[in-house]
Amino acid sequence: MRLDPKLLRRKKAAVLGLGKSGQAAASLLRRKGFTVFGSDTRPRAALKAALGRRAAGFSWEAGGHSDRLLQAGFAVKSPGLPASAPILAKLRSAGIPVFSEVETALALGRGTPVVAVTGTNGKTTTTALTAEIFRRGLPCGRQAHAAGNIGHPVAEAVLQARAKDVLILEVSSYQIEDSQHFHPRAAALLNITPDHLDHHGGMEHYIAAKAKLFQEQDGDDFCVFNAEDPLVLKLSRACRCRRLYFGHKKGALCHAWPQGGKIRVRLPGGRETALVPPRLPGSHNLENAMAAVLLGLGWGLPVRAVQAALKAFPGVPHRLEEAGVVDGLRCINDSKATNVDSTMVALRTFSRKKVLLILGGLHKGSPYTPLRPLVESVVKGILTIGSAAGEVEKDLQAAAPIFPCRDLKTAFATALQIRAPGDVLLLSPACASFDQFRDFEDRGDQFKALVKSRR
Ligand code: UMA
Repeated sequence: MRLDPKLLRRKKAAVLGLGKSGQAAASLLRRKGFTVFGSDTRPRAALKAALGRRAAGFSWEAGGHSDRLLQAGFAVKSPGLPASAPILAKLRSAGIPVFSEVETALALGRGTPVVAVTGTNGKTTTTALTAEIFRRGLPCGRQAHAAGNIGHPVAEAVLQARAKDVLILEVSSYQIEDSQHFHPRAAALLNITPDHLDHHGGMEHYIAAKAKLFQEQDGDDFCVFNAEDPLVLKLSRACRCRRLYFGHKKGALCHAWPQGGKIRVRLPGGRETALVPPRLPGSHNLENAMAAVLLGLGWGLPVRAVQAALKAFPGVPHRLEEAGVVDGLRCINDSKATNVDSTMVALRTFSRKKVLLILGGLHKGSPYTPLRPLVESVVKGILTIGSAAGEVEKDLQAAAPIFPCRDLKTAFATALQIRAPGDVLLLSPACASFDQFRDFEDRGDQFKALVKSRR
């Protein structure tokens, strides 16, 4: 069920956190006639600079969340605010409902149907590819809008999306956890491995957040699952709507599987089809493509449009992105790898011990030891950066020579000094970026700028 807009009838809204989603939510609420009071922990000057022209559009406070928020009729929470934030408990005990930015935006939108993609890794690529498939496959005059965790707040997307369009949303565990009324017509759960354990307070809560993806789905909806991820498979059994599965082995369960260099698809009651996958490295990208294909064909889009989208899809920035070659050193920007599992996925695309790996950033609570076997087989040097450097060095001691570098610039200069012919410099940090960068995009852009400055 979509959040009933009547729940938002009390016209005074509090917005917690004024980053991308908070600012977009505040603007949307203002446009819809609400009185908005925003609140953020950032110091006043920094927040004012970040708000820019929006600063004049609504009242706000900086440096913390005060009791002024308790005057609101309801509150909208930014995804990054931890569930343990004291203000949330205060609001709830005062009987003030707290909604996510995603569900608030959808409630205030035009009822555009939603396709949602989540998982620990691969969300952005799958969302972007799914959007490409829908753009090509929807009948003329209907549009697909990619939004959500991909970097474009849902509160902005609903202003453009019409009822006949489709919203293709990348949703993070944070965004789903905060939503009580999230009801996608189609969804995909790609994989679940430990991530954001500090935010969610453990694996159990993280899994529970992911399961909320399909909690509101029913008969007319469908959900796509990875048949070979044990946690996903187990969760899928609780799903009440139509289930579609993908996997590398055909098996009785799978509706999409790779065979002979193609993705083969067979939907219940349908004919078997073969599609050429996009030209992206790694078996994980094949999984992302299978999920996107099932979302498109499960929706009823034409096979020809799906194939055209797969062929044209270039991949997404900051995900195993070729950044250029400097003095024979091939540089790859995988800044989107903000957890250990994502870095493992990147390392699996290499087969020779030629990788100089930049690791580190803000520690997220999981150990780096699972990287050890892959590091031992393909990494010839680890360049550590950021506040997690100590943890990384401890967990990967002797797996490969370690070069403590502190920051990206030093890591890049060090790589150029120690490189040998045929080496690859891979920025795949397995950590969040917020200790030294605005976000992972800023980290990737700075890496690309370093590469460009030497080409
Ligand atoms: N803040 C508070 N109080 C707190 C904590 C934070 O006021 O207790 C403030 C911060 O000072 C800051 C703001 O909240 O001003 C940040 O809010 P946020 O962390 O929710 O981030 P946004 O800028 O709103 O961006 C969010 C997503 N970020 C997170 O979920 C952490 C973006 O995903 C998303 O693109 C954007 O909304 C638009 O939907 C980024 C991300 O890193 C890519 N996501 C994580 C991931 O993919 O691993 C989940």
